[in-house]
Parts: sequence; structure tokens; C-alpha cells
Amino acid sequence: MRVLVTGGAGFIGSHLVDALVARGDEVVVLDDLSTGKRENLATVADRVQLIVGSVTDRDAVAAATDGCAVVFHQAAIASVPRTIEAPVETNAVNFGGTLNVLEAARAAGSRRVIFAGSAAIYGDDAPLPVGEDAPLSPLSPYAVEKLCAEHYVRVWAPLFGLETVSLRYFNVFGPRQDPRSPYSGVVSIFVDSLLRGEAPTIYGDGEQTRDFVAVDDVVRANLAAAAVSAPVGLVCNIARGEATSLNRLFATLSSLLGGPAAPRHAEARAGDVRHSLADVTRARDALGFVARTPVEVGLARLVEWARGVRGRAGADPGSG
Ligand code: UD2
Repeated sequence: MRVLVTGGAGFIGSHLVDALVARGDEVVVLDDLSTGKRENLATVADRVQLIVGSVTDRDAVAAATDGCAVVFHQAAIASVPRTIEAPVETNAVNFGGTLNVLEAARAAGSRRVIFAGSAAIYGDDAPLPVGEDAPLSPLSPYAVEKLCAEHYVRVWAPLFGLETVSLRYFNVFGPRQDPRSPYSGVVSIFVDSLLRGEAPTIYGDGEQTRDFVAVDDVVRANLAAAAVSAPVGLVCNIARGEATSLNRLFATLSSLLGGPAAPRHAEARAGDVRHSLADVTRARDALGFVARTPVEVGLARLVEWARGVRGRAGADPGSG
């Protein structure tokens, strides 16, 4: 089967590409390499067609979608603070880019679009664990963009007969998540700091919680979403259904990596939600998906990978 992965050179997208290639799919990747990297596709480069282009470029999206039965739309500027700084730019990618993908899929006669949504859309008001039918109250441009995009994805199903699945990712972590940007995910930032023997910074008191899910599980969720029979606008949380505080995350990573005994603290970040925890019942019932990798196991694998990168790069993971 010919499939498209937008953002396929990125953190989650490249792991998905690996899995699709391994099962024998013909994979097209559309990625503007703004945060994605060619090296993420190094082991599958000869079996993947990489189109360097943005989801904001309608011609590039149309060319990439041509002949693809399934589109995994992973491309996004995936950062709450970045969207606060530059909402017009990020809206064009996160919202406008999704609309371009839907239109291209319709024109190409694709059967299904799987959309990378976000738990950020729930905000702080919903009772925990949060189910998909909970009230939505986005707190950041990022959350608004992901929510608007998800609405488009949902209505494209009944309007145009496109099968769509929106996966509301909670906090995904794992190898290839870039640590060297203030916009990176907290797990990769903490691992990077501790490997360099520096104390990471916790914004706020560290008692905020997240539902961390390993990237290999997120890949399995995408494959399940592609396989499930005839979904019409299905929306599912993708998480473990388990809350971990940032203080706990720090403690686990410092026991794996050693380094400073205490983190630094700074003011809580604007637009942050306090607690995030998923009800994962629908993912289990509708997709047959249950996350398998315990957080500690995923963290241990990530640490092993990051040490390897650091070793190969001569003790500088940023250049590796
Ligand atoms: C949001 C979404 C998540 C995903 C992500 C994309 C929620 C609950 N989650 O993640 O689903 O879409 O955006 O980027 O909205 N932090 C520190 N120190 C650091 C970096 C972060 O303390 O150096 C804190 C940060 O203030 C927050 C937590 O760690 O409380 C997680 O931050 P993050 O940027 O990894 O992800 P988050 O939850 O904004």
C-alpha cells in the first residue's frame, strides 16, 4: 500500500515511517526539515520517497498525496511556547496545513487520514481522567490550532466520505526527540541536561502531572488507526492513562543518569495545563490499542539511546 507520512522526518513521524517500511508499505514522506532531520530516516532512506516541502505549500502536499491510500498527518509545529510567540506562523502550519492535507486527500481519492491531535485541547477544566467527550477549553494558540484542525478532520468524514481518525496524543517521548530547543518536550530536555551534568529547570513547583507515552506505543496506535474498519470521524486519546509529576520524572531520570541531586526551579510557564491524564477506554475499545511500554522502561531505553548518540558525537549530543 502507498502511504504518506507528513512530518515523516520528525520525531514521531520517522518512527512511524520505520514501522510502515518494515511492514512493506510504499512510503512517501513530506517534510520541510524545519525540525525534522534526514538522519532520522537514515536506515530507510533508500526505501522512502522524501519530498522536501511544507504542508503550507498546496502543490507540494498534492504531489505527495498522489496515489496514497492512507495519509498519516504528523507534520506540525509541536510546541506550546512557540505558538504563543508566533501564532500566525504556527497557525498556518498546524491549522492551514491540516486543511491542505484534507483537500489533497480528497482530490487524490485517499481512503483514510490519520491526524496527530493533541491533549492540549482539553485545557484545565475537564474532570480527570479526561475522556474524549469532555468539554474542551484550549489554553494556548497551540491547543486552539490543534482543536480547529481536528474539527476540520472530523467533518471531512461525513461530508466527503473520507475515513478519518484523530489521535489526541498526550506527552510523547522517546529517541529522536530533539532536546536542543526551548520548545522541546520536557523528557528530552531533562535527559540532555543530566547527560551534560547540568540541573534541568522545572517550571513551577514540579507537581504538575503529565500522561507520558512512549513513541513506540504511539506508532502502534497509528497502525491500529489505519487498520480499524470504517471509522467515521473517530477521535481517540493516545496515552497510558497514568499520571507522572515532573518531580517524579526528574527523580527517575536522575536515578538512571546520576548528575545533580536537585533541579532548578523557575516560574510556571504561561499556557501550561496543571494536570493531564487520559481516559484510555475508547482507544482500547475502538482501536484495540493499549500502551505497552511502562514509563520507566521507555525512559531507560531513551537514556540508552541518548548515551549512544552522545558517544558517537564525541560527548556532544546536539551535534549527533
Ligand atoms: C503539550 C501537550 C502535548 C503535546 C505537546 C507538544 C498538554 C497537556 N500536552 O505538551 O500533548 O501536544 O504540547 O509540544 O497540553 N517543563 C519544565 N521544564 C522544561 C520544559 C518543560 O518544567 O525544561 C514543563 C512544562 O512547563 C510543562 C511540562 O514540563 O508543565 C511538559 O511540558 P512539554 O513542553 O514537554 O509539554 P506540554 O505538556 O506543554
